Amino acid sequence: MNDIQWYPGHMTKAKRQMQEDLKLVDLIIELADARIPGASRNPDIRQLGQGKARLIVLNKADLADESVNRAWLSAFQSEGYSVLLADSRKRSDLNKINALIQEACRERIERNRRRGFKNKPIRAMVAGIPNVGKSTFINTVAGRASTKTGNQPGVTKGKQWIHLKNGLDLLDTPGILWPKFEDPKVGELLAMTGSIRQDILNRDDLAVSLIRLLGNMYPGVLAEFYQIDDTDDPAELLTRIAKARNCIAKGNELSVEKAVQILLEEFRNGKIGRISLERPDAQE
Ligand SMILES: Nc1nc2c(ncn2[C@@H]2O[C@H](COP(=O)(O)OP(=O)(O)OP(=O)(O)O)[C@@H](O)[C@H]2O)c(=O)[nH]1
Ligand SMILES: [Mg+2]
Repeated sequence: MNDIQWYPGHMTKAKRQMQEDLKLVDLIIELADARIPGASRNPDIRQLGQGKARLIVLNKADLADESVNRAWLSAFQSEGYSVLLADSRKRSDLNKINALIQEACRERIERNRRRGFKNKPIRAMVAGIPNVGKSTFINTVAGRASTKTGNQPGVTKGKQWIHLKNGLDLLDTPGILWPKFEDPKVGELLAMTGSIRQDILNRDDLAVSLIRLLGNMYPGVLAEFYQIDDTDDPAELLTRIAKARNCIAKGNELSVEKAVQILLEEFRNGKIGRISLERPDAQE
């Protein structure tokens, strides 16, 4: 896992494209994964977006721990950001978005008004790591399926403008990961939550890391969910999950590999519970 350095060609291109497109927008709507708000924020976006109005959406908030969500919300607010916690699939979670956009762009809107541009649209780029929900967010705000979505990284391949009736133009962008994860933990967190494609990872290692992390942050949660006896030994825990879920491979043998797959998938999809893998007080 220490060598995850995933920066395919289309992402280099996407970053260059983003630099260009940023010249066209008033606002960056940055989507982060509420389960890992630290690891899912791309430092490129921070740097590239300097001087632009910024709004942070902590997306997939429905999969994250509610009390930790609230802690992140105030942490970002105290840094001066406009922030929204959301399940972007739900219209009601995005009711406040227009007000927040106006708030984040207040200076721009006032400048436009002073110059006599009354109805100039606000242009916003929706940016964030792969699979975080950018296209879903846009579709919900637009009230129609204007962009393609899907539960794997790399669905959006190129940029696309979506023009809304209320004078808001949204730019959908492909997910971007940074060239090198300085902290290998960041790569793991992105893999656990589904922003890095599975096929480039060692799943067994990932499952063991997840078990260790959950053991620290949510002791007992896996034993309870899978209805097994708890243990500190990740390999043994996987064996117990395999037994509990009747994971059998050819030759009637117990398949830990299947248990690994089940665990990773059930975690990713929130089946195990609302779990946050990063807390603001643990950040530097
Ligand atoms: N539970 C939950 N799922 C979400 C949320 N937002 C999006 N999703 C799901 O996450 C998956 C990815 O959504 P997309 O909108 O395609 O993500 P994207 O950021 O556009 O992804 P790329 O274009 O690949 O970079 C889809 O299966 C969505 O249904 C959310 O707030 N909560
Ligand atoms: Mg997309």
